[in-house]
Amino acid sequence: MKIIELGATVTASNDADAQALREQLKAQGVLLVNVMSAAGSGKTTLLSRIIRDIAPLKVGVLEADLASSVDAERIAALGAKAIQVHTDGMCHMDAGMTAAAVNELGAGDCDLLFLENVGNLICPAEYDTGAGKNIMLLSVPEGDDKPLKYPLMFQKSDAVVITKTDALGYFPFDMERCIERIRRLNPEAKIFPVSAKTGDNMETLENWLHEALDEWRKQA
Ligand SMILES: Nc1nc2c(ncn2[C@@H]2O[C@H](COP(=O)(O)OP(=O)(O)O)[C@@H](O)[C@H]2O)c(=O)[nH]1
Ligand SMILES: [Mg+2]
Repeated sequence: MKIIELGATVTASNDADAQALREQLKAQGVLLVNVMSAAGSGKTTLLSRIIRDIAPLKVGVLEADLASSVDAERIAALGAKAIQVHTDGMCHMDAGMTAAAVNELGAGDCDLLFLENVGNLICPAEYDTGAGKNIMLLSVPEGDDKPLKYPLMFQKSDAVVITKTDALGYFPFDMERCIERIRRLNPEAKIFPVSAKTGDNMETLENWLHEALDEWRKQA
């Protein structure tokens, strides 16, 4: 497994770097999706399911973590292109780091490219990575109050995936109240309650990804 070590990139403007990466990927017809959530919400499990379901679309994954290469290995075992990025202790990916990882992976032959960002609900929301779409996961065991505590990530996300719905009977999670709280922060966000374990409602999320890719390529 290829592992690259990246520290924060020091450039004049993260936003300019992000815009440059978006333009590069648009010209290549590759849609980069930044996937954010707390640690353990189910990002790698969700991506594994998507990779299996969405074939023959070609998927690449950039796995960002502080240490290890377990997630990139899980993804590579499914036959997708994957690279592990170590962030030198940083709690997020910035645009320069993302561009370096994209170029190291060689993403030009991918349709969809996912960045599994470092697991936490705070810093990843503050940095534009150059992604065409930002999505976040909130899992049922985390509780329906998270939009109240970490509003920025909910505001920055094009889609909120409420995952582990197979566990709804075991946790006091009020789906309606949660959706209402997300709507108040971000009326435009798509909201997909899914279970990556059972596959429940995954097709609505995957259809949205297909549409997002079509739309992205029309803009090129
Ligand atoms: N019940 C249930 N467990 C899940 C689901 N998705 C992930 N998990 C479990 O949650 C834990 C963390 O998942 P992982 O994908 O590694 O989360 P990540 O840290 O966000 O990448 C693992 O034990 C998964 O098996 C789901 O939809 N339902
Ligand atoms: Mg993971």
